[in-house]
Amino acid sequence: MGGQTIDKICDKGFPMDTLDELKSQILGEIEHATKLAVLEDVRVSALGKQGRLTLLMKELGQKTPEMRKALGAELNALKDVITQALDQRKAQLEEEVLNARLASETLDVSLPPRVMPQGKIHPLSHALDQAIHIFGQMGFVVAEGPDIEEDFYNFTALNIPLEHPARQEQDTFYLPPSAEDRQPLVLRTHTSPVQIRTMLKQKPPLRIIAPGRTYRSDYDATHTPMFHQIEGLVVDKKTHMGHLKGCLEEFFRLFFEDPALNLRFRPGYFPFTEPSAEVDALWKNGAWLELGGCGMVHPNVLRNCDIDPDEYQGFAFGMGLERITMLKYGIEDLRLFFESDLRWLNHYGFAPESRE
Ligand code: 2NM
Repeated sequence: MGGQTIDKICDKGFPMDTLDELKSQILGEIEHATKLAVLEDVRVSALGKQGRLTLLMKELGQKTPEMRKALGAELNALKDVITQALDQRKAQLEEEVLNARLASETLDVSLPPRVMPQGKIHPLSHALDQAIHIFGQMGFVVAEGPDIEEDFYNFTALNIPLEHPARQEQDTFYLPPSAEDRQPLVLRTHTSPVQIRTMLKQKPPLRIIAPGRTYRSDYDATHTPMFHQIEGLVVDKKTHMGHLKGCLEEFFRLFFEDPALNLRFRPGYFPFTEPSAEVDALWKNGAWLELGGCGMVHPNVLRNCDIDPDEYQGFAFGMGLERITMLKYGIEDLRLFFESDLRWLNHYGFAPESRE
């Protein structure tokens, strides 16, 4: 509509008529715009830099003062009317868009599902549930602690000397020391610090298991930098190695659902137990497989926790959750536990309602 100049309007001699014509033209366009994008085009063609009304206003400067005054007032009034009409129509169209979305995107959360939920319980969660259930029946309660530990709880209190290889950076993830005390912080390399914290807080008799995430700087076919341990601790006045053997035999026979499972306790070494032993099971194929480690809590560890070793003895054990889960369910590759591959989860996972 480029031709609507003031000259033409004035030449015609009926400037008001011509402005009225422009007004009804633009208002008509606004009314007929059924989409926000179309309405925006109308706005630009009327009030934009090259818009019909804008061009008319630009020409005012070249007119005589009287004409400028008269036409200026008219053009401003017209601009106000059009702006208002644009705003109104815009609000209307936006409401229509919103209503259409509300109508099409309704979601009735009270409707029954069309398909049953597809999620599966991760084999590690499932095996852990079972382990907690078995130990629970034997009188153990679950204890927990932080994944980020202080050097004291993770090493020192456990009778692990400064020069012990486990403290080295190639095995342990070190973090910057905490602001308050300059103690080195580590990602816990075992869940034993939970036992230390428990012994410092509660007095014997104690019967706890500490399942949870542990971290070591190691990654290959049989090691992931994050893995899970289940550790256990019993402290009482007459606790001895026989209790330890009976406890683990009972646990592994129930966990592997084999009432005749044969265990072997082989001498081993841990700084925090004395004596220490490795636990093997005689597997169906005739091979001895290692399941974990255990021992009688070292007197130094008890002393570090303000427990008198002349009054109390304790046994402790530890096992890798991934390892016993792989053995129980015949899972071959450790790394797939943490891939979140839905096909793998669907195959090895467990239906939420099942306890099998
Ligand atoms: C193992 C093997 C042997 C153990 C010891 C303790 C504590 F804190 F009571 F001293 N907690 N866990 C322990 C003993 C852990 O894992 C292979």
